Amino acid sequence: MKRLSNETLSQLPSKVQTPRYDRSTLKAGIVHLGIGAFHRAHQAFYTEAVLNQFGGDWGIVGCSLRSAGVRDQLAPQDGLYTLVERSSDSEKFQVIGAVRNVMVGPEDPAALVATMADPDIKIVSLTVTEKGYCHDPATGDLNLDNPDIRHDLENLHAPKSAIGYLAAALKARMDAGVPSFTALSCDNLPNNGQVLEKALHQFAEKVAPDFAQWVKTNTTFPCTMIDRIVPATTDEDRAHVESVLGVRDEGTVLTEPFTQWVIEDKFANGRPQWEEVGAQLVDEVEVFEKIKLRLLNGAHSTIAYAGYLAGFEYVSEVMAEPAFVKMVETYHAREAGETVAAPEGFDIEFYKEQLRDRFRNKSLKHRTWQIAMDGSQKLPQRLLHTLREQLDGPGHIDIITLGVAAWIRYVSGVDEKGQPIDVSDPLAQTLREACDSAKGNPAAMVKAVVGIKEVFGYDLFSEPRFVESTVAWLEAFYEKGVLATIREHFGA
Ligand code: CS2
Repeated sequence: MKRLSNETLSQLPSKVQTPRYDRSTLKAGIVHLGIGAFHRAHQAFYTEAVLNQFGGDWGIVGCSLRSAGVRDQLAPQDGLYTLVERSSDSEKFQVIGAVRNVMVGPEDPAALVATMADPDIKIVSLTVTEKGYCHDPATGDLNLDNPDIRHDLENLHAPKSAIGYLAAALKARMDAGVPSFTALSCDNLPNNGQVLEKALHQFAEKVAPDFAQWVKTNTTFPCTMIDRIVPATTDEDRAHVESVLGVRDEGTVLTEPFTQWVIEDKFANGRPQWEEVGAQLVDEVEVFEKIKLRLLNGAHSTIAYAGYLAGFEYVSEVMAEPAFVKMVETYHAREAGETVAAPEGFDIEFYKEQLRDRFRNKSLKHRTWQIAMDGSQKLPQRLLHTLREQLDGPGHIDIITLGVAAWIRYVSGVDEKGQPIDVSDPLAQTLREACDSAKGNPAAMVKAVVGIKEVFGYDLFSEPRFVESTVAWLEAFYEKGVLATIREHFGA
């Protein structure tokens, strides 16, 4: 079977939208670190829309900092891939051409640094997941004991971490008298731009104080709120796309019709006209990001842990269980809802309903296991910030503690049928050991896990309301099982 490529582009069926600009003269203006499915369905989609409408030198050099997988998928396809937007009753196909080529950091770190240092590159954006910032999620400080950070401080010519790459490229720009790029974080972290700025600043200080000062004066780190649900692509998805396109696309990505991108308008060196194609360029992102992280991601993580343990593979299956829907509604109305303020003209009740509909989308196979990954890096901003605010007053906390208890039950590594859970988390081993040390006693388990400072900081351990409520859920989960517990509490 032929592959999707420049050559086969003209043979695609007419219902497949293709690039409307001349790809042969497209110059790169953006380097993107972490070219996973999310970037291809989100930022590259907006940039493609700009290229289609206005042209410009905004091609993307996609980079993987770990594996060669995406490069191997896209290189034989001249960087092209299909984005499929799926609602419960419709499908839309678009071939995206914005990605010019893909580089793999570990294969030639110096080449990637040189590309990032090229004066044509105006923006370096990132989706490297929470753990890619190499910071301590509870304090936001760069973790100087992180092995990649230690390596990069000693080998800046051949970095491994995103922070190391940014520092190496910015240093090369400073040394060559090239203006800085904008460093644009697109990860699900509160104040993601500030998190990136702080980590980079702490790193740069170790490299050389004059360099740290140069970054401070020349580089900008806008905050962004990004939103689009993008499940991992399956073989079945690829086969389906092949049947529609008539050519094979190894790089296809499936997503939902909904998309949102709110960007702090603070660019050091120009940017595409993203505001003309649906993105919101604003002065202040925090209010949007709080709404999204708490209402969407907080619910998502709770659904993921409790749903996985209750035996559901996909989010849409969890949302077919009325007790779970009630749980999400209650969480939206109370703990998350009580702590977010809607900006003017923003209908938050509509937003909550729309969110639950997005979770119900059966045409997306979004695995609970996928969302459950890296909980130690996600929980602080998704549930624990809200928890702290609620603990300051009389606010509700019991669905947050349900989420935390389900997470603890999950990271114990054994499911309700006694089968192993594949816990993917940088702290997996520490978490497992904490759970095992409790020898099956839920109260001791909560005590051991909540004592992990990287996740819970120094305060939550001694909050009796939080600890007692979490223990009560965990006891119920062990006694009755997660599904029965949730049915009992939220059943009709
Ligand atoms: C999800 C997010 O995997 C996860 O942790 O909660 O990736 C979620 O799908 C996106 O933030 C939606 O914008």
